[in-house]
Amino acid sequence: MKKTARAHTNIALVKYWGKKDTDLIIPMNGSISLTLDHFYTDTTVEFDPSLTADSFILDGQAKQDQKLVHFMNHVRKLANIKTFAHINSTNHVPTAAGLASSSSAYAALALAASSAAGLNLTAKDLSRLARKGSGSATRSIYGGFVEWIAGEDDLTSYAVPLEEHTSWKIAMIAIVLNSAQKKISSRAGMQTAQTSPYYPAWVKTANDDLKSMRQAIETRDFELLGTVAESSALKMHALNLSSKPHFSYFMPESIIAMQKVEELRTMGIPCYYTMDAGPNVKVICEEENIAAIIDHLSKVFGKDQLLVAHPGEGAKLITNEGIEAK
Ligand code: 2P0
Repeated sequence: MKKTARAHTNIALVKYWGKKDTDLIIPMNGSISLTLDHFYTDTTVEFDPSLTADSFILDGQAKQDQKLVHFMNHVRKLANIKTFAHINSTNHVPTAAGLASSSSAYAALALAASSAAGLNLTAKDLSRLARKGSGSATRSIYGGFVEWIAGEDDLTSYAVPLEEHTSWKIAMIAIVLNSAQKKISSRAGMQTAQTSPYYPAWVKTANDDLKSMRQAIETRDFELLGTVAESSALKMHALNLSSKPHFSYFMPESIIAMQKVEELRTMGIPCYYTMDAGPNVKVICEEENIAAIIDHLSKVFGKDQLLVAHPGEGAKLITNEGIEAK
């Protein structure tokens, strides 16, 4: 069977940064994210008995990817098959934006591959499967606000929707900065971060952050949401600065972007920033303030560097005619 799935990227408001099991990808702490509409991956999977290995095409180019083969072995084990597959993936993320994410990639692959293998997994089991490809993909199975429950093992570590179809007019403005810096992968970065003397404090405070974030979402408390998100991001980056060896994802422009957000707040416009495993800064705001924020950021960044995204949907099977009912 040939199946195509679409999944959107998500940005964590309370970050995942470190594992207690690197094989199964069990995180040290839970995390909460917002799935975005603007950036997504479409992936088609077809199992073919004539293949002697998985074949992978990403954005029109043949690729070798051990992580992906490892993931497909999980799918084969689950479906009790030995057949290899054609995998064709397209990232709908502005090229060179540095926003391509393994979250949409592995969420789309989990759905397309499991469906093509004849499995009909529940959303919970899909999130467990996506997790084995990449931690952040666990959350992209759902739309809107999502929590990844850390759990202790394969069965207990999965995502739950907090508000799948949120009516909250919230937005994220990605500030795309040029990266000349050599990228440290999330996987390597978070492993090194666990050497920070502050790592125990990170894990300890994550629970309070999760509690506050759930409350902020439930009560539509934007100030609380933004304050906790900004603090979680800064704590994550502080781990990187204090690990052995220390490293950082900041570029000078990242700091400028954060200062601009702080300026906007002193001007009375509520907005907060977050940053992931790269130099780009994402501004969290409410719909009504987007224009004013773009206006202020445009004083230092080009309009083409500012990409606006809104809450997006969970992973879906798609056909040529559109979304397949599930
Ligand atoms: C997150 N990030 O919560 C955190 C914050 C980036 C910074 O999850 O090793 O690609 O495949 O589980 O999920 C990005 O790391 O890493 C990430 P693996 P992943 O979104």
